[in-house]
Amino acid sequence: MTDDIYGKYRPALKAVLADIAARIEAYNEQEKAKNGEMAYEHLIYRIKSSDSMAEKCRRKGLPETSQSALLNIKDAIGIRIVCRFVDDIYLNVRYIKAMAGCRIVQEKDYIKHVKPNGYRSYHMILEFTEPYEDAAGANPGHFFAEIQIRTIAMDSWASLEHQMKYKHDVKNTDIIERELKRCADELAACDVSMQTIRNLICSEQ
Ligand code: 0O2
Repeated sequence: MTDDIYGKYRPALKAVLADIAARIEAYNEQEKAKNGEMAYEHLIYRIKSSDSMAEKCRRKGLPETSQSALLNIKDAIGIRIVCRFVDDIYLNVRYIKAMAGCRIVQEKDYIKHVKPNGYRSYHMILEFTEPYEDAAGANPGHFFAEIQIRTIAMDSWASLEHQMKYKHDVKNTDIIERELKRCADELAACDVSMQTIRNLICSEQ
């Protein structure tokens, strides 16, 4: 595919992503100045590539148009917040839910409701009202973003599991899946211990 599926909306998409990321980064700076501790360890973000979005449209039986990419599919903008501790995930969730011009469309807590393969993460689909024309012709427009929030341990597990899923020549998938699940549960136990140690240290200060 040579055409950009986002067409004339790409500049708006980039501006919306930059605005959301700047607000989350400002929150981190604020928390650091207030408590001496960051709200999260790092932040990554991207606009889903035009090819991946076109493939997702095909997979969902949608026409490969800007309207499908920006109105029906809601993860053109993807943001991932990686935290040190599990409690920090919920602090970030609270901050994001209170952001001006933001409406929650969907929330999935894969930390309390772990996926059978061991995947853990907090997911939100949000709708932001921003001063740009959207794919339905409204201005101010509505733009969707998917935010994933997880610990460093959950993040490293997810990237390993993702790598395995997309490698088609992997042998012994049963053993690998079982080991990955065991590893996810061990990492989750470590996340609980790390949180407990942190709480103990903080209560002594
Ligand atoms: P990419 O390339 O990461 O963006 P959807 O398919 O988005 O319409 P779904 O599957 O119900 O709807 O959404 P969900 O469960 O919120 O998952 C969306 C994203 O979370 C995925 O994006 C992955 O990034 C991540 N994710 C969900 N489950 C798993 C998992 O079991 N393992 C790993 N490693 N990541 C997971 P995409 O679109 O698959 O791809």
